[in-house]
Amino acid sequence: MSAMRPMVLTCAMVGAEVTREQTPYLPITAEEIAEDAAKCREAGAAMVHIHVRTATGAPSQDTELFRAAIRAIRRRCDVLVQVSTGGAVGMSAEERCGPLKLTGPDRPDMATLSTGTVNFGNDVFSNPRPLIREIATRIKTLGLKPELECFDVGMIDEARALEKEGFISLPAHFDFVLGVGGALAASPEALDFMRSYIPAGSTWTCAAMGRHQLPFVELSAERGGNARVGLEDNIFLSKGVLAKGNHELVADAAKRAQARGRRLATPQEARELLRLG
Ligand code: KMH
Ligand code: ZN
Repeated sequence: MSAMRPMVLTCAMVGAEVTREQTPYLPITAEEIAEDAAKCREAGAAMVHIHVRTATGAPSQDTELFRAAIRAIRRRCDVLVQVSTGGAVGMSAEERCGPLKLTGPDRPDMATLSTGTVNFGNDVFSNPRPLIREIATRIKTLGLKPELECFDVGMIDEARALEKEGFISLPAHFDFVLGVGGALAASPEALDFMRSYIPAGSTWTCAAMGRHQLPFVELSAERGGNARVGLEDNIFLSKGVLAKGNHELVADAAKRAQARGRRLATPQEARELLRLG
């Protein structure tokens, strides 16, 4: 992969676990998400990965909350919108697929697909094989491409199995989620193995947790990959300093990527690079 290829910066803005008690800068309402998304776009993000929350801040996969967030974002800017189908630990497949009911002008640009079960801190992010296939089918039926969320190495092998069974096509776009408690660590060795192991022609991004987030933007930039930052995975700009919104993390990531010779992809370029159609 050429180091000159523009880098797709994704911002995971909301997540399901971070609370307002941890950071007052977490966007919760559609308007808050959209306002921050527009600033992320200005700072260099081509895509946002979103979850939604109820009015009390509880994680939700409600179709209408996603519709409101997507509409608010698209009123403000052209950033690509990737919806979560992971939701929160303990949600059913049906619940997790709430955003995949959005069609027509409210249809998202992309959706995540986690390809295996994994320890998630002291919880378990449960993705039994039938559930993965159910979500993959719904993503395909909606005409979307998945971003394959791989928290561990075997999840790349599961992508190969999904392709053989006709649930996804390869090459695809992978997200290496590194540094979740109980799963694969955020280490350069893990990143290098993961990127060497994906099917030929595939694209990849890396979401490293916590203090690893911003340094891993540099590792990904040097290796010709893409990167994900955002409050879902990390709330600090530097040790003890909260990011005052997702856009501050994107701005910092953009600086790091550009310092390593990477130009940032526009949403249209990201659409082409990730083969979103
Ligand atoms: N909240 C995690 C349990 C995704 O968005 O697709 C799962 C997650 C993955 O965030
Ligand atoms: Zn997520």
